[in-house]
Parts: sequence; structure tokens; C-alpha cells
Amino acid sequence: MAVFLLCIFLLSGCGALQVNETVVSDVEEIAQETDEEDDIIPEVLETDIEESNTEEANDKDNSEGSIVDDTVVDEMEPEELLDAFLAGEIPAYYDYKEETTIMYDQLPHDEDDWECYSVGERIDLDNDGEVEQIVNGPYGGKYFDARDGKVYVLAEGEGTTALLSYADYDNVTWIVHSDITHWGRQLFWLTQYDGEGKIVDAFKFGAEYWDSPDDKYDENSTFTFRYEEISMSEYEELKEEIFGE
Ligand SMILES: [Ca+2]
Ligand SMILES: [Ca+2]
Repeated sequence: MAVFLLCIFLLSGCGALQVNETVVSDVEEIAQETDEEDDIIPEVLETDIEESNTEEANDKDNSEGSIVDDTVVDEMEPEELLDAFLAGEIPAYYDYKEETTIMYDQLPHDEDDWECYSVGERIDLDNDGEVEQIVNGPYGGKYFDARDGKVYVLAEGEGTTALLSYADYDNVTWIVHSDITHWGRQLFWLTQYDGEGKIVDAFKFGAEYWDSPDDKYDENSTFTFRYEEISMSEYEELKEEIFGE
């Protein structure tokens, strides 16, 4: 489901505003449905949404969960906003409607918990010359972008079929979601963002070999780059170029 949704998002080529709204509304709709569809919601996403809806979050402030004065937040630099988010002082938003938020201190931080989140590097993930915050965690964790006086979730790992990472390719940084731990395929979805949280470019890349008896690709497998079929040697060249493998 996560991969299917991701495909739709990437295929649509629309901005993050639309993407994020779609994600949230899809998840909310699914969450309201019966148990039979529970398994198609990434657990981590469910947890986030449940936690963001707790009374504790609402009690921190009567509006957005922020415990810092709005005017102060408005004047903060992006890195100061990221600091405030990590300090648990301001929330991060999932979308421009700002209906779904997470607080850093509500994420699991117990090192014994496989779901443990921890502060990672700050690097420029959206090619705007400013750094974003990597938070390490399950399925590759989450990436946070500060802009317009707020912190937003730029991307997150969405399960074993959409592990989060990033790659430098073609002189820009791409957000990568990978499906590489399952039988019959190595699939990657690369998304390039601008500094406004909008998708500039996106494509699928990978190898599919569903009928392979030994779970390995060969010349007869299907190789895709930007939704067009390529050869095995082209696939391997591109894989090395994109991921350095
Ligand atoms: Ca950036
Ligand atoms: Ca940014």
C-alpha cells in the first residue's frame, strides 16, 4: 500500500502540499476503517498520528502544540527552528493545513526500543542551500525541513517497502525510498524537492525479477529508469552512479 501510494504521488508530479494532504487524508480514511486493512498502514505512521492526537499534545498549547511564543518563532532562523523542534519546544507539521503534527519528545527515544529515534546529521536535502535535520529511526527515520517560521516533515521511512535514505545524483540531492529487502525486486523511488517542500522531479528506478528461482536478477529481468525499460548493464551503471555501489 505504501509503495502504491508513493507511486501515485511520484507519478502525479505534484507539489508536496498535495502529496502531504493526500497522505494525511488517505491515512485518516484508512485508520477509520476496519481491522482488515490495518496491515496496510505503516506502523510507524499510525504511531505518529496517534501520538500527535493525544491530549498531551493538545495541552501543550491551545493552538499548535508550540510552547514558544509565535512572534519569537516567526523570527527564528531555520537552524534555530530545528533546534527548537529537537528541544521539544515546537511541533513539526505534516502538511500546510497544519492539522497533523508531531513533537520530537513524543517519538520513542529508548535505545532498547527498535523504534528508537535519535538526532542525526544536518545536510541540505532539498537543494536550497540550507540544511535539513535527519532524525534516525525505524525505516530510515524522518527528515525535517524548517521554512517560513515552521518545521515540516519533509520525508519519512514508510515501512520495509519504502525505506528512507538520500543520494547525490546529477548534481542534486534526492530523497530515496527503497524496496530492497523483499523477494523479486530492487526498487527505488527518487524524489527531488525544492526549498518550499515541493517536488521538482521524481522517478522510479529498479530491477524486477519476480519469477527468479534464486531471487537474483539476470538479463531477462525487467529494469526501469524513469519509467522506461533499460538493460541490465545500464541498470548496474546507473546504480553505481546514483548510489556508489
Ligand atoms: Ca536544504
Ligand atoms: Ca530547506
